Amino acid sequence: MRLSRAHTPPTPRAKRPQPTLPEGEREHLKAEVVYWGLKQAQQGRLLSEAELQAEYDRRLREAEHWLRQSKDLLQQEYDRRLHDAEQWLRERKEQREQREEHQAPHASAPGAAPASPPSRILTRRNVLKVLGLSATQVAAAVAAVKLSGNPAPASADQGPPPVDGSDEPDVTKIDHVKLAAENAGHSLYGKFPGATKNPYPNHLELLFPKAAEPAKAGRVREFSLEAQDKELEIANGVRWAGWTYNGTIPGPVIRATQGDTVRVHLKNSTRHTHSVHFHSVHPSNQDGVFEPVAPGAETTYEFTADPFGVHPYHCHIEPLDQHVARGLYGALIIDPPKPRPPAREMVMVMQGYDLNFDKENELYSVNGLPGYYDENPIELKVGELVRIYLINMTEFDPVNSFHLHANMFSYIPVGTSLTPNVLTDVVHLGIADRGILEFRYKFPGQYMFHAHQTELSLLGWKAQFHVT
Ligand SMILES: [Cu+2]
Repeated sequence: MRLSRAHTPPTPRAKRPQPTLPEGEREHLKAEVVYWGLKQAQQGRLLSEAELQAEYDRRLREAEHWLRQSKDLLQQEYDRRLHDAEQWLRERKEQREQREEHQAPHASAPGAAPASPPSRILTRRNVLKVLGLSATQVAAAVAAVKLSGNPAPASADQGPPPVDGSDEPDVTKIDHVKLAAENAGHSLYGKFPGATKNPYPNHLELLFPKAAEPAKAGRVREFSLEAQDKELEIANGVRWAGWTYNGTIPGPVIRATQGDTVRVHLKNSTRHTHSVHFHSVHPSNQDGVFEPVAPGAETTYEFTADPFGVHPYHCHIEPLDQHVARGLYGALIIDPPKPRPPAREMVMVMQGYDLNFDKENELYSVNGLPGYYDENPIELKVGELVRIYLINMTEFDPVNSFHLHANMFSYIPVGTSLTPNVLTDVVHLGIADRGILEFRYKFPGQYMFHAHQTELSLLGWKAQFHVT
C-alpha cells in the first residue's frame, strides 16, 4: 500500500492551493491514513489505493485549510498571551522591588542569599501548550507560524523524535499497529536507507581474495598501504568521511603463506598520525604501536608470516577507538604451508559505522557496505565448497555474529587449525575475534546470512547467497 508523494489526483497542479503542511506532518498524515485503512480492513472493508489516496487528499486539504485559518488566530492569541504574561512579570517585578525597599536592612546582612532573577516562564512551547494544541499540531504550527516577540531558547525536550517513530514516552502505551503502519509494515524501527547504489569498485573486490600459494623458501611478499581520508557513500544517501587504507573500509586483504617474509609499506597521506598494527607473531618494533607515522611520513613493517590463520590488522594510534571506528582496519590471511583444499573463498570483515560520533553504531555491514549483499546477493553453486575468512572489527559493540540460513558450517576459530572444531549455524565473535567457516549448499535457492543480533541486522548487517 503506497501513497504517492505528490498527493495529487489527476487535476492540474497549478489550481491547487500552495501546500503549507510541512513534509514531516504530511508523512504523519500518510501514516494515519494507512492506519485508518488497516482498521477498515480489520472490519472487513478492503480499500483500494485510489480510495486511500482520496482519503489522504481529503485530510490534507482539511489540515491545510485549518492551518491557513489558524495561522492568524494563533498569532493573535500568542500576542495577547505574551502581552498578558509580560504585564504580569512587570507587576511582579515592581512588587518585589517595593518589598526589597522595605526589607533593605535585612537583605544586606552578611551571608544573606542574593535575590534570584525572575525565571523565564514563557517559551514558545509553553504558549502553544497553553493554547491546547497536540504535539503534532504544535510541530506543524511551530513550522508554519512565525511567532513574534522574544524567542526563548529551545528547551531540551524539543530534540529530534525517537527513531522508532513514536512520541509516546511510556513504551507500554505505544500503538504498535500504528507504528508498523508508519514504517510501511516492515518493522517497528526507523527505516534502513537501503544499500548504496554506487559502491566504490575496490570495495567489491575485497570480497574475493587472491588464491593461496604453497610455501616457498625465501619468498618475500610486498604490500603498499596508503592511509587516505576518503568520503565514501556507504549506504543509500549516507556519506561517511572515512579514514582508510587505500581508500576502502576495510582496507585491502593482505595474504601470505606461513614462512613468507611480509613487507608492508605504509605511506600516511592524511592529516592525522597513523600506524599499522598486525595481529600474529612478530618483533616488538614491527608491532605498529610505539612508532607513530606522522602526516606525510612513511614506514615499512617487516615480519615472517606466522602462525597460519586469519588475523586482523588496524591502526593503533590513540584515541584507538576513533582510529579503528573511522575505518583503519583490514584482514591478514596467513595460509598454511600446504594450502587448504580449493574452495570458493571470501573475506568478510564485520564492522559498523558510528555516524554521529556518540560511540554507538548506526549502521553495520560486512566489508563496509550496509545492506549491499542483501540487495545484491552473492552467487554460489550447489555443492561447491565455500570458505569464508571472517573477522569482527565492530567497534563499540561487545559482540557481533554470523548466522547462516538453512545450512551448517564447519568452524575453525582464528583459522589456526586445519580441522574444524564445531559444526554450527551461528558464531558469536568479540572484537578482533575471527575464524574460518566452511560449508556447501545442498539445495538451490535464496539464503540469508546476517548478524543474529537482530538490531544489527535491521541496521544493515544482512546479506544473501543465491545458489544455483
Ligand atoms: Cu590511525
